[in-house]
Amino acid sequence: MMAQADTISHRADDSDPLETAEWLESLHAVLENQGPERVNFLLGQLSEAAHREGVELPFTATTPYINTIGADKQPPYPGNRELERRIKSIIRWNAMAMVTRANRAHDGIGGHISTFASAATLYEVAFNHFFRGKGDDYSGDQVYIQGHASPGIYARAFLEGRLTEEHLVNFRAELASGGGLSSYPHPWLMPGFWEFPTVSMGLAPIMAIYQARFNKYLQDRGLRKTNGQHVWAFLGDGETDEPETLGAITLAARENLDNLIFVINCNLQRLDGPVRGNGKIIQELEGIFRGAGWNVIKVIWGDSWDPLLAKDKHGSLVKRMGEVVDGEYQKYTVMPGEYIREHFFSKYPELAQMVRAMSDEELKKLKRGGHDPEKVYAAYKAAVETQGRPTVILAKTIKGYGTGEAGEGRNVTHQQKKLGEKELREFRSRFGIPISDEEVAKAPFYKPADDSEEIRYLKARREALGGFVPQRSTKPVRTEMPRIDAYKEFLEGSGEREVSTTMAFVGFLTKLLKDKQVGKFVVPIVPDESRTFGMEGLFRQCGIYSHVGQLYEPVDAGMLTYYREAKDGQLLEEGITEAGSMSSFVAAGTAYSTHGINMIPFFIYYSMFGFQRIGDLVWAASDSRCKGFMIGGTAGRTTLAGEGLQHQDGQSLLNALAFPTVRAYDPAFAYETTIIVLDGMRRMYEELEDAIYYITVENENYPHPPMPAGVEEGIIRGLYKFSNKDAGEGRPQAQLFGSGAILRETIRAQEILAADYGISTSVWSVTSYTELARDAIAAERWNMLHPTSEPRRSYLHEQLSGQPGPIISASDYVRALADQIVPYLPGHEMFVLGTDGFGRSETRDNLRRHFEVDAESIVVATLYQLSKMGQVEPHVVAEAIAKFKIDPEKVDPSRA
Ligand SMILES: Cc1ncc(C[n+]2csc(CCOP(=O)(O)OP(=O)(O)O)c2C)c(N)n1
Ligand SMILES: [Mg+2]
Repeated sequence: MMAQADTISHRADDSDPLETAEWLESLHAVLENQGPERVNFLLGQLSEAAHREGVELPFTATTPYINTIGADKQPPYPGNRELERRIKSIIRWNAMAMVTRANRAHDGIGGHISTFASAATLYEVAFNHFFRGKGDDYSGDQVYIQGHASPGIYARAFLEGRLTEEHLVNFRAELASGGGLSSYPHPWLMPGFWEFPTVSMGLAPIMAIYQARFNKYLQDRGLRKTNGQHVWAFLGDGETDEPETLGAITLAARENLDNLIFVINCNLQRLDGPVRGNGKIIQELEGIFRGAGWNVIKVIWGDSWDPLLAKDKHGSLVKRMGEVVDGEYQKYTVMPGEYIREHFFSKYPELAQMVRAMSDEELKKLKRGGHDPEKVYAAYKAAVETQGRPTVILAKTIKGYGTGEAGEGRNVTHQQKKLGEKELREFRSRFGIPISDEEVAKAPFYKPADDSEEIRYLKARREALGGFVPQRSTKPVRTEMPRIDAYKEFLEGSGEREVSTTMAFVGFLTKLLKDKQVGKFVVPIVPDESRTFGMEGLFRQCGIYSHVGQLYEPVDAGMLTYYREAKDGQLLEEGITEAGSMSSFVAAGTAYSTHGINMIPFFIYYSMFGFQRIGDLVWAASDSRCKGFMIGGTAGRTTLAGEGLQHQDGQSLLNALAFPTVRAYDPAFAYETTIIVLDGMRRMYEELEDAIYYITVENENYPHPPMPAGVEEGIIRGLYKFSNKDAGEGRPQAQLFGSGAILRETIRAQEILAADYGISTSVWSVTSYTELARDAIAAERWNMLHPTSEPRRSYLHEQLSGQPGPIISASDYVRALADQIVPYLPGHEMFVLGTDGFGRSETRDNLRRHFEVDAESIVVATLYQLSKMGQVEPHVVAEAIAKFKIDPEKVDPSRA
């Protein structure tokens, strides 16, 4: 398809055409006699020699703007083209009708017609010939479907008999009786159907990459056979602007993920307009993916271009194809053939000549590659056969294909939510749907009889490929988890030894990894932070996973904790990517459903870079019914001393509360963490609860007490009484709440209050304000809706009823975290201390004084609360402020 030797000599910038011709002739001779590999070798030698001589070679990231697989290299199509076209047309119709009818019933309910319209061929070829379903012993392919294409997927499931007409009528009416269909892929809402949430642009591609890598991990560790399975990610071309889309593509090449296929639907448009009006998105992406080491397959032109390309002896057609920008290509879609002749072909006389015998109508019908099943099939076949690297297919399509003047190729097409009567009729006729003129305006769904050729074919194809796709397995997978007895040492306290909750947790994890029953299912995930958390011991113990093992002798080979990479390594050391780590977390935490095996991920990271930075991936994890433990290390605004504003986390627990399946904890002592994790494992993997545990751990060292008797339930439910200090009969009383590292400040405040002010207090460890609030909200809601029944009491209510005095709470987090429970207290006043405002580089003591969460500030707050109740004189408060050298005019930390 490249321009031939005799034509190149016509180039104006050629100073010696004869010489050029000789070189090219030799090239052709070698190609003919010895094949492309030899040509490849010679060109490599030439370019290396030229480079050594200082010749700067032109950088070519891209190939010509034509199909990567030439017409002569296309495999025969294995399916029944005519039947497949009819099936596809019916699916197109029902998808469009579904959105149209939903918007007629509820104006503004939304939905998308144009995305699937552009991608129908891309999906149908895969459904009929590639997507593998799940078998008993086989997890099938994992398919990430472009969120906005979901009407097409529902329309197919309708033909497959998996969804009823009622389901389609209730598209975007999920609360309708009998259930409806969710707008986009959401496993949370349709747990037997959707597997992977994709609609937040950019998350599907990064999650797909790490899913593919996790499949290799399972295989390399001997836990599951995943070879032969493919991960398919269908993406929009506009979606590639999201940093997550392209941010991890080098990993896919580096890790040789030949089980990964990206299909980018290049319809040249996004929501507002062209993706690259002034350039060419396909060429841009080709350069990026080739540079990253991917196999790139371009599917640009349909078969009607083949005869023209065959005639392109002078290379002018390929040249013209390459110089036209996307904005212009988009325009050809909406203009008549006459316009295409004038603006595309008439640029060069030989091109005009080439199409002289073709009618305007024929020019208009020249197809794009992404709408040609044979071209698409050829690309998919090459992709699944590719070894050693991932493949991206760049398929050129038309947005809104088939919707005609209603939207085909128009800038408004993304927002097209329904077709009018005339447009419906045209759509019907264009795709040959057997619906009468009288009926068509109602946009009825059309389904051929079960014994029709279409339905039988479609079902037979899926059967041959192992079952329906998408289909999420809801088969219960139970694994017995270890009991507390085996981990008693973590409940016994550290004696005099000062340790951090992080160290204690790592000790626990180290032991868990050796657990005979479940150790092998544990997946520690770290974004280049193992040493920060003292986890480097795990390098040796369980190895860092690497598909190729370790190709070098590590620099610290002689040391006990040397950097050990291994093919069966268990630890995922992801490098500096929280987004990538979270994607691994999702792959591991959904393995129970994807692969039928309970994997237990522990993602350990800098707490500031979790919910705040990659919150949308956590949201997708929740939607995915992902299970596992997120461990927010170096947590606490005042506990991580020195690091300052960007690192000191005082809000991750607040952020976490909005995630319905996330249970967030702020433990103070090793026994608390241990109880939470073991209980969480039992609940998730034995009781099958869909949850993600978020646990903050800190780096402050202090002695840990043994677990008091009978506090297990309190630890899990969010609060328990830790200690009591009675200052004598009739003395003022208060309840002190402390959490995480600040609990120790609270305990110190208790001592001062008793010794210096004769005030009796109880100290409570609040492990989770959010769990307390959720429970209380649920109880109150029930009471409101059942006003004549015996009211339910929340756990908070039960625990605090009859506990005298005001509550003073202190944590290392913003006040809003503790404020959650205020409305549900059984009559207490509650005064909240917290760390609102920016952190700064300082010592712990100075930070706690600055944020007013140190023991002395807790004492002052307690005295003040009691003074408001008339139990302490105001001057006592003032004297305490002076005594503790608190400057009453100091800056307000929440604004400083
Ligand atoms: C993170 C995120 N930002 C914005 C959107 C809103 N949005 C939905 S579709 C769309 C345009 C999609 O264009 P493209 O990726 O090219 O897909 P197409 O529909 O053209 O196939 C946008 C901006 C979103 N879903 N997710
Ligand atoms: Mg697009």
